[in-house]
Amino acid sequence: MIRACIFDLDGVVVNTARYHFLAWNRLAKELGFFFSETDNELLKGVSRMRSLDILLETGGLDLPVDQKEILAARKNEWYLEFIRKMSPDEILPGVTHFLELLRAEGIPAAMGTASKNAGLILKQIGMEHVFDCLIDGYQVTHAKPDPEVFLKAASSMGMAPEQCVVFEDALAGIEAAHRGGMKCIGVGDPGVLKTADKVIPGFIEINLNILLF
Ligand code: B16
Ligand code: MG
Repeated sequence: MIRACIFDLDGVVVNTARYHFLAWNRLAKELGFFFSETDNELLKGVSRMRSLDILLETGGLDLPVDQKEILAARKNEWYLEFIRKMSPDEILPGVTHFLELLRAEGIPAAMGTASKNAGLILKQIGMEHVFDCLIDGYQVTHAKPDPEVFLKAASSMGMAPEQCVVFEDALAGIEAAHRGGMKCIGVGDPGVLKTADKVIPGFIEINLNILLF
């Protein structure tokens, strides 16, 4: 039986993928190649440095580590320009209501994200006190599809993996949940998120029955 929920951030609670894309696209332009929205799909759920490697592969570039660190920091500065303007309006529809349903039933909710900007994003959208725990890119050494982020979230809530369900928009995150022994509800297109145990288009009109497997 499901007793706790773990939420991914980007693509589940907010759509920061757009801001990641604009910043990566700008970096690619500076480096002299084009990075499309379709290329950006490969970066969803993937860590910042792995995202940069994928971007550089797209442009056929191979750079030393110190230069990559500079580029990743520059991209993050551009990304933060968008994040600093975020407000609670950007919480995806139905998310707040669903979290209230969980709270009313005493079902804990954690956040498990690859992002190192999650604390700031949650503050900007007024959700810094909503989740029972936050496991972000600073607390994991192995990125999704490794299950570390979700296993840490489950353990901080005092739950066994099989008592948790993960809400994820990325294939790497679905794999991470499954490798951690958790059920996973995909948030997005069922044609893409084929490996999820269930798929919802978003949280509008979703109630606690979604937790029944
Ligand atoms: P940052 P999630 C992920 O968030 C994004 O989907 C991914 O595109 C991004 O590269 C990653 O966070 C790292 O983000 O640069 O802010 O540390 O989907 O795991 O919530
Ligand atoms: Mg995501």
